[in-house]
Amino acid sequence: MRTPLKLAAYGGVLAVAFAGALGTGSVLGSPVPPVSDTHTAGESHSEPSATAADHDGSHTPEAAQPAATDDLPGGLMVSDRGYTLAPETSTLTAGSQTQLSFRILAANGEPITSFEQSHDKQMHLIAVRSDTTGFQHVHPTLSEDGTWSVPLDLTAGTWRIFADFAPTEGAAAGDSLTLGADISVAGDYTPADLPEVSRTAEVDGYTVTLEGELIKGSESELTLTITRDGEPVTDLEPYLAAYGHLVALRAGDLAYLHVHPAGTPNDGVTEPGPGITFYAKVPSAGDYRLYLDFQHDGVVRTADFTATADHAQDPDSTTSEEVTESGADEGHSDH
Ligand SMILES: [Cu+2]
Repeated sequence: MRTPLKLAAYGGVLAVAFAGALGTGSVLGSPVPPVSDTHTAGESHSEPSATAADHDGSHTPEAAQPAATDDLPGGLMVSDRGYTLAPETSTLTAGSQTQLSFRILAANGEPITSFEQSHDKQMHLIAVRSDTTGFQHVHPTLSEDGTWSVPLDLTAGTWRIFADFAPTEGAAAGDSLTLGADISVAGDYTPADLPEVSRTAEVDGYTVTLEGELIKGSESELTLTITRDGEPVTDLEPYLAAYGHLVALRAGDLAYLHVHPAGTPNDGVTEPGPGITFYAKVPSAGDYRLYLDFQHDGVVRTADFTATADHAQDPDSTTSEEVTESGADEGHSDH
């Protein structure tokens, strides 16, 4: 019972100091009034939200956080909306069979043991080295105590691991969520420059060609076409409920972007190649890394690209921007 009272008093003192700093009150030059009075004085100079928080004794900064993070891309935070990605260790050793174990903790700190199925799996684990040269997309297995485990093929360097999942409980139940954490792998490490922008990628005798543009702030269509020895591949195999799975990461901070395929296998419309179409939305101009997983002849392969979203605004989206700006102007009180 003492803690809420202390917090309320502390909030009152802060509010007074704030008023003094603005020069709007004479509190600092006056005898210090009783705590209940300073609380009232603070309210008149505080924002409504801060005042409301003072009344129930909660911290204002925490209450304001969800709105600030709503628009962030995924994968940038180890903890979001009450869920935390908790790797068993922050360091791993290099090797082709290095075991990664982690748990997803709920807001109460307990591991979550049940997840929704999304794209055929309950958990998608993406691992990428910080220079974007190493990439793996794997599906860990869940043990009864909520521990996920999967072998990774790691080289020296810093790796970001992304856990892409949909929890069945808590604030984001049923939503898809991507948490990210960094893991250090000891050893000699020569970082690579960002691979050059290219519309073709080669992997195991397959050539993959990228058509379409990344457009900052709006969803755009990307088509990846697969050929082998110059012949279109028209018998792709379903992989994760699609004919391909595309991961897009922003160069610089490895923000994990939302990408979804157009159509599903056996929907009567979607062809099993040679083209696979996706919709991607990038939040800003600059370089992105695209990783396409596709399955053919029973083997999953990954083709990777560097693509750029232009700084210039797409002509189609100019209109919506103008509307937004005029809307903001109407809100100005001095008009
Ligand atoms: Cu996956």
